[in-house]
Amino acid sequence: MKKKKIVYATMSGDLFHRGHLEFIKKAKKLGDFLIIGLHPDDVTKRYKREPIVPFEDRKKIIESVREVDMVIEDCMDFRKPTMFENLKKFKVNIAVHGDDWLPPLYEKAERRRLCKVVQVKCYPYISTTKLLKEIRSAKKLKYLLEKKKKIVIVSAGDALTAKLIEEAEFDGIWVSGFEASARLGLADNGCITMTEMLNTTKTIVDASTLPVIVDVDNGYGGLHNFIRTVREFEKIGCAGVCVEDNIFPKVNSLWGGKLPLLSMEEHGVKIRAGKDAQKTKDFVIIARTEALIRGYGMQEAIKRAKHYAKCGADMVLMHSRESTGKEALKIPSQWQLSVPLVIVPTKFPQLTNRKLFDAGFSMIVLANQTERVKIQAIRESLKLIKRHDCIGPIEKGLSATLDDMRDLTPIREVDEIDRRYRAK
Ligand code: SPV
Ligand code: MG
Repeated sequence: MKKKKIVYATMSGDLFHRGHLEFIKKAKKLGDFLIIGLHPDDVTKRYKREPIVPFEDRKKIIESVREVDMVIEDCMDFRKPTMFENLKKFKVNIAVHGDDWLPPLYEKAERRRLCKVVQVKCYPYISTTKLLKEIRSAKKLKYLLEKKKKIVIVSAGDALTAKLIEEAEFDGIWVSGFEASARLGLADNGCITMTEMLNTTKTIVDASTLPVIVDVDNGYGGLHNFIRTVREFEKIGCAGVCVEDNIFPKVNSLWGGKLPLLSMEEHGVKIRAGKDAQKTKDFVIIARTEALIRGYGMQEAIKRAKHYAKCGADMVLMHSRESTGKEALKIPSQWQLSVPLVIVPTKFPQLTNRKLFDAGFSMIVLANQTERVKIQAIRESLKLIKRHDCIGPIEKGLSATLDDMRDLTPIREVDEIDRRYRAK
């Protein structure tokens, strides 16, 4: 009877993907019996990084691949069972590795004639490292801008809303000062503190993989307050902040207000200092001018925006509340710089996103609709409950079921933890 040719391949198999699969298929073709030497978590951590998927799960996934005959633990030469022990124990004929590089252990195995070493062509389109880079970059606005060019971000004030925005496939999240203030029972006049905004934002950043942009009003005071603001929001994983040239205390942009603006120079200093204060190159500072809102005119708005761009702003928002939208649409034609433009169409909702993008805006902020639809839904439901003296009529029409709400929480993770630690 012909002796079986044993093939051996090591891997961590983290975030199992097509590249792993193609490698396994090629490895199997080299012999009759394929053994995968899978690196346990501590070993993977020592030579690469902490795996995302734990050993037992990675093992189960790889065992389910048709071409794989056996999955065993392989601890390289860090501890037992070592790769060499496995090669000897299973009388391996061929150790196979990708052609991107050859680990010294494989070279040593060949030199010692433990087995033959064969390298197979790597599947070039994906790797765990590439995958992780993509996942980590997803939270970055700059990455998204480069990739998509035109993006729409939507306001969220809590984790649930953030998840719904992600589910609806919008590009990012706006944490609105107006909404956050209203939720605390405050007017949007600078009474909300940086810490309150930070606490709101933390839950949103944790709940979603989308980039989160925070409306930090005027940076909660002067230059030093803004520097602290940049550091704190960057630390919790926000993609960026939007800072406006309002003096402190501010007023909301959508109603009246004769408040003078901070001088262009002083706001420029804030932008420059904020950019110097950020730790990562990907954090974005959006400079916002209220010049159109305060009736300073288009020329002044453009002049200010250009100055902020010169001071390092990554994006510029010239806020407008003129209800025909004509003023807003004029902005891109007056803008000669490559710094991307942001717009908030609250007061001209008749303009489609397409129209705004075609005019030259790069990012659209839907700043308060999610909170307002909640207000309306709650108000109408409460009226119905009152009228019918029971919750029956609203339950009938509710597509948001109890299961739906529960599924928006990390209940699967909770169950998995209970299974893992409490099952025995
Ligand atoms: C916010 O959402 O808090 C904004 C946009 O800053 S606006 O309310 O239009 O000023
Ligand atoms: Mg605001």
